[in-house]
Amino acid sequence: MLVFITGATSGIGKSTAEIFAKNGYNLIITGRREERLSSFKKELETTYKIKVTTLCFDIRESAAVESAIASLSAENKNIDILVNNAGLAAGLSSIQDGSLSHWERMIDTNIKGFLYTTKAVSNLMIKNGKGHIINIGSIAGKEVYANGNVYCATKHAVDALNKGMRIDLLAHNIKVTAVNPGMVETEFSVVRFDGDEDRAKKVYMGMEPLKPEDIAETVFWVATRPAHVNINDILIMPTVQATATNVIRK
Ligand code: NDP
Ligand code: 8X3
Repeated sequence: MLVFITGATSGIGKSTAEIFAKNGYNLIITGRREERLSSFKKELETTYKIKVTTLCFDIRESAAVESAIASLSAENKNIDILVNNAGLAAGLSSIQDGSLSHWERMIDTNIKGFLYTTKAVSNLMIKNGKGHIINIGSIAGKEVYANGNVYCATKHAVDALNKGMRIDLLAHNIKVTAVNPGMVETEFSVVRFDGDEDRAKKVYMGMEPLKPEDIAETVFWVATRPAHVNINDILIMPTVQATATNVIRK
């Protein structure tokens, strides 16, 4: 079995790669940070005796996505599972104060990059007559919170695309699932606040967020249901978080 994971250099994508590796799946892992990809490949291959292929590209560049996927060997084009995980939030500002470059980064990564990958890999799956696409959405795709405007819009787009691609790919024996997390402590908030680690730490202060491993376990579980069973959509939250903004803190 072969799993293609976008954004496997940190956080949810990295933990997802680890759990599939531990269970004997071969992997294609992607991201922009080449050094992290190659050291992670080495670590996974040594520890779990599986085969890992790395693809280093920026998901915002359609030509780079296409040529990276086209460059895969025939064996590596036999992708069983695609985890559409690469994504980010940039900024937390009102619509009137938002930064255009933040907005463009989120739209280009979370929607356009997601689409480029999905198109290329779903065509391989159609040729193979089977597949499973697992989309990492968010609580931000289910509700909207103050100053989350554009990030929430991109994750609402993922929610809509998750439903849309399930319909389009139904006749091709391709399962489509969304895993939508609440707060998970990863590099997400550091990226959101442009590297401001102190501000990022405050997001999780006094509460117990999800760990990337919690999401990885969920992704692995949805991927290992029997062939006739599909999990359409899961919302997974920290116990102390009821909605995007209702969080109990000590
Ligand atoms: P991280 O910042 O830890 O990981 C993000 C991953 O996405 C990295 O591997 C990064 O790789 C990759 N990535 C980002 N931009 C690009 C790009 N332009 N091209 C290629 N790869 C890219 O965050 P998370 O693990 O938390 O985020 C993973 C997903 O989970 C995202 O879609 C996020 O929206 C979603 N999510 C996160 C939640 C949270 O609270 N953390 C909650 C709900 C959803 P590299 O930098 O090497 O390119
Ligand atoms: C990430 C969770 O609440 O920061 O998607 O939007 S949140």
